[in-house]
Amino acid sequence: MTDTDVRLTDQEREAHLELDQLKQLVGLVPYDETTDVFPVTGWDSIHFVVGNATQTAHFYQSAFGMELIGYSGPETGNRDHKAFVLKSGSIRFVVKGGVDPESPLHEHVRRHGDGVVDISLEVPDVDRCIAHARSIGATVLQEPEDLEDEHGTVRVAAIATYGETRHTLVQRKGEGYGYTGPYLPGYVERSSTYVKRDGEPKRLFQALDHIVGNVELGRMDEWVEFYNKVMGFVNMAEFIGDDIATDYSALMSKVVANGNHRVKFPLNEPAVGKKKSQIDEYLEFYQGPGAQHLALATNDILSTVDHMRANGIEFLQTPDSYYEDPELRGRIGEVRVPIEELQSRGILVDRDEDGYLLQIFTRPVQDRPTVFFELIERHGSLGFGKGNFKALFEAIEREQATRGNL
Ligand code: TYF
Ligand code: FE
Repeated sequence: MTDTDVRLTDQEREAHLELDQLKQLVGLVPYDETTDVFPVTGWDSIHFVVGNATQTAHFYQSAFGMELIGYSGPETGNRDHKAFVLKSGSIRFVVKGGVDPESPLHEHVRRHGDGVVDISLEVPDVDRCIAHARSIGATVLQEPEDLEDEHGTVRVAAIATYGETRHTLVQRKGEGYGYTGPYLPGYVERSSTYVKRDGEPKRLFQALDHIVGNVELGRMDEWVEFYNKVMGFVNMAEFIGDDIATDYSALMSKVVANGNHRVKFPLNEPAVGKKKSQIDEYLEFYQGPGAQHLALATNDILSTVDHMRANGIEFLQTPDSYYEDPELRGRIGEVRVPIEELQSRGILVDRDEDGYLLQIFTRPVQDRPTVFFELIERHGSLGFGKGNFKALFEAIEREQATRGNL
């Protein structure tokens, strides 16, 4: 197998990303697509249901530097809800909020608060994926169907995953398929009226690295098996077993990825420990399993953090003792900036046999202590910051305590 097996997706090419850059950003690996039972090209879009999409769309523009590219709502014939499509590099978010008082979206918000309802993936063959998923016994939520408008035709279907989360599968290529509109049929082009502050770069992150799912106690392995069997995902080396869990983390975690590792899903379950797990806090406030954090890949995490902070985003605090620890200094070695640059911003650093990574975590971005974001800058490391788990979980638990949930 050669590196020619790794190609840019259309979304990545349209975002002017280079293959070498993308490989570094999200840790792509070559793999043999011909034996894949459920080939996945990459992320298509992430759908959030929120209490007020009009305002949340502003937040992703003003605080996250994303660009508004599409819209669906009453003015376009969609009387149920408003949906705003936001873009940064190859990432698309769709933010939805109910307009019709009877919209089912309100029930989702009442139960879960703001959250991720759909981790939509681009696939080369929807029917093949659905046939395979069905043969394994997966729940098909939407049968394959063509969506069409003046910009072209796409084929979509959806399967259920943990909680009330789904994977919509979108086929944009192949015989009879192709789409040149802003997002999908039903959405019109719409551009930002929000104007960036002077000096803010065109985008603050380029790609999506991973999305973590929180599932109930004892069910992590079932979901790992779901991704293995139904979606042909492979297990990645990094995991938190009960050895680490009982000491400090109060969670167990395993990671699955599609063949080329573009799509990576760590899956957490609470561990029974001394204190109430951060995963239990999530499950209680989300009223069940759901997406916990989305990791955004940037090639300049220092600048991204500075701009997001200036835009009002709050990150978890890292104590000075983390940076002063001789064990960390020895293990990390040389990174691209002096460690003081990381310390002043609270950026975490980890190194493994393949290289290093820099990462930082936001506070929850809605009223409930549920969904948050991670920024990640990879330099060869294909991991998730295992060396930081202790410091990170201590920081999360400090915040949990301030909410009275520990
Ligand atoms: O995605 C990961 O595995 C890392 C670490 O509740 C992590 O970002 C794992 C669990 C968690 C918070 C962060
Ligand atoms: Fe992460």
